[in-house]
Amino acid sequence: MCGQLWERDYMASLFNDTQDFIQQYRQGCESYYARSFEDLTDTQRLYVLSALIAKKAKALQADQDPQQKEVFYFSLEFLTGPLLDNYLLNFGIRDLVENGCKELGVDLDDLIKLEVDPGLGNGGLGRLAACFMDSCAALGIAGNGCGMRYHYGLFRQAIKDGRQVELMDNWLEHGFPWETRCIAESVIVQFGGQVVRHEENGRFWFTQEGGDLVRAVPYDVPLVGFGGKTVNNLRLWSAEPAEENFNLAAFNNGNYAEAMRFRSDVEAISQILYPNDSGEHGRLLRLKQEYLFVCAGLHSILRGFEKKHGCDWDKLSDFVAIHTNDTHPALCGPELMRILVDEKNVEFDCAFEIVRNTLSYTNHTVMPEALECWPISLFRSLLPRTYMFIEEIDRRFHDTFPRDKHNWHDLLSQTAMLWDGCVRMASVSVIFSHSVNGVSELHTQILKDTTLHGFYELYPDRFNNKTNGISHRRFLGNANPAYSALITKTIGNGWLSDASELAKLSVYENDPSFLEDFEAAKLNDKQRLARYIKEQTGVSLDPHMIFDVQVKRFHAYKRQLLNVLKIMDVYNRLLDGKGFTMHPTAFIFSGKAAQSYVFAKEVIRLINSVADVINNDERVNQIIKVAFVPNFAVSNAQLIYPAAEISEQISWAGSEASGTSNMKLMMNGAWTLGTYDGANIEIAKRVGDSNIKIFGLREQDVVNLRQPGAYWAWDMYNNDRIRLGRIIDQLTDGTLNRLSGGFESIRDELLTNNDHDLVLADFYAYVQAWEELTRSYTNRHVWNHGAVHNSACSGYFTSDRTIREYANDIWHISC
Ligand code: 26Q
Repeated sequence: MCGQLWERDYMASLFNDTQDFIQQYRQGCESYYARSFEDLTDTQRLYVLSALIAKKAKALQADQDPQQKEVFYFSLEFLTGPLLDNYLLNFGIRDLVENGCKELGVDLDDLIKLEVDPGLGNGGLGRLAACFMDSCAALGIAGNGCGMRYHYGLFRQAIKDGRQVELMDNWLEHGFPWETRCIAESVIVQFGGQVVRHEENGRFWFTQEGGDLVRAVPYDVPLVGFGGKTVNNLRLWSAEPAEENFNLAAFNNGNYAEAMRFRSDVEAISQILYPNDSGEHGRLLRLKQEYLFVCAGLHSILRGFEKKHGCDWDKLSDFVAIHTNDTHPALCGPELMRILVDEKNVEFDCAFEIVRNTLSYTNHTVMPEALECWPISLFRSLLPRTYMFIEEIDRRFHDTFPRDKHNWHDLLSQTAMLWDGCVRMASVSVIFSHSVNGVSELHTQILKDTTLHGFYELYPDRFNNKTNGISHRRFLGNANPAYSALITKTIGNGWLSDASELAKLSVYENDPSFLEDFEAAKLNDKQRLARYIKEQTGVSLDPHMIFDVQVKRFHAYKRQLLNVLKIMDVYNRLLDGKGFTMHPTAFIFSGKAAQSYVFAKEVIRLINSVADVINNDERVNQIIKVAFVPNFAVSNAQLIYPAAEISEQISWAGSEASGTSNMKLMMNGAWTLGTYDGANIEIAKRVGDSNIKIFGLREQDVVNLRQPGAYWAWDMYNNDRIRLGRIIDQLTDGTLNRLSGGFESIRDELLTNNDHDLVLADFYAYVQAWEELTRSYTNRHVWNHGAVHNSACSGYFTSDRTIREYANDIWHISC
């Protein structure tokens, strides 16, 4: 059952008052550094403060009810962002701590700015996992994260000559005050070796012999829920050599290099986070990561279960729900079976029932080519016993396949786990789960119709939709103090625990004094971002310009290219002097491209080259500016979302599973300029047609244009040499060469490759929609009304709502 918010006053139990806080803080400085507060650097002061809050949080963890059903959210990515500010808000002690710091002579905000932003995720999927953990704790659900403690997070991005340059992210450099190493709870994980069959008195069983033993060591991070009542746990695993397997012979013979090689091979497993989209499919090290955290996580769950409930494995799904974030933890199914059968003596069929009742799976991608597959030979040699469970379930799947269906062979080829020499992880995920969900209505429909269609025919009842959500406390509460204060002043602070209360703002949509205050808060946020951008890039933005924002990973389907072609068109038209006028606008981009994703990196270089030309052209640079904010991460995202006025969500229809920056921007009062894709459709449904700008091809149009011969990009070029054709020529005619050369590969993509992402096909509709939207900016009442209406309608997109749905429909926890 979900807990009650605010049941106890935890604020009082953390610190009696400001003086008590100061005293404990000073004491902390002495015990961590044997120095007084005054003698510490700000980084050290931040460390002590965080460690103090972490200790309080951990003490509260012990309070949980052992009979409560627990959820374990398995994800290879948790993009938590900095934690201190969020935890102070959740504990309700931000003001107290701020005052205490002031008395000690430091500004709390200055300390908060120094906090590390752990890059333990790529983007949407990893951030979603972190938002879900926040909501579980806020709702009183015992929801624990299970993930990987990468020694290096996602690369840090710098821009040199317009190009993305990747730097190592050594996030552990100064230590991480929130984590506790729990060596006593480590798990030995076995890779490789042989399966041996044993038989005695007619009973037979298998063991896996030999191979490499690796010690998985958990590091625990407390997850503080809003109200401070529930503190859950994020358990991140790190790989270390198991003593048993250290090459002692080599060590004793003085062959230290050989002895150490094993150590570094093992440590490599938790060394780096794999960037998506980079052709990393099929890398052995990735499979080792997937197995290590699955095997260790499951053992740790079963230990906990056994302690509380004994060996009553039939009851596992009454007390435990295991959720898999995409296919990366797909091994949970076969591995849990292996543990139950081999280690807990559960009968095969019972084990399969238990596993299916316990597991559930979320898909995050519609693109069939992005689905994870592993060559059987590699898979079997690394995980010989786990593989046998896939093989046996696959055999039974074939055996019981409904061959009376006319299309049975098609169905089988779409759904089998083992096919074409590969283990197909999406099939493993579906077959071992009782629930499969997509992350927006459109996405779930596409899963049913195409990506997982075969499974939908076989098991229609397993499919359900869970539209994504975001932590409104972090992305509005923490990120936007100016607007949050206005909201709280106007409708009270109930919205922090219940985001549906944001709807109360709609009463003020037409209130001139409220709209004026909203505009003042927005201006404040734009000034704050302009200062940051100036500091990071040297580009000065006038805060009275429209802030038009596209921030997300760089990927062809997200079409940052469409946005930059629009900017080139606007630039050309301003220079033509044929009477084109517009409200001054700053185009702001941010995001990383995977290291080996050449096309996406070229688009980044193009944006920076266009920025260089435009920002240095005195004829236009009072009217348009372009800024690329380097190193997009949770911390600078929190500066960008509040300042945005236009939210660019322009993926081709049917490509973006959901998107979540669309929600973060809407909540902060930006207008969406977007296609009918992912959750944009649901945003449109909620705000109404007059408060959003939708343009371009619909999903079915895209399907039609993709038919052979239906679309010919050269026609787009040849039919308009004045605007569109001219822009395409400018990619290679020297106009943009100043920074680091021309853009032949982008021109090739648009013409020779027939514009796979339909950038040219949507160009005119997009530019027209943008023009209409920016023209309405001059009517301040209409604009601010729409902006406030957007945040008033954004309550639905809180991850609290999403998690309530997961809890009720999938995890069977009433909430
Ligand atoms: C897979 C194999 C090997 C290496 C890396 C990967 C890998 C890693 C990360 C594959 C995919 C990802 C991340 C995917 C992702 O972020 N998807 C986004 O998920 C969001 C949350 O549901 C959605 O809002 C976005 O639409 C979706 O693109």
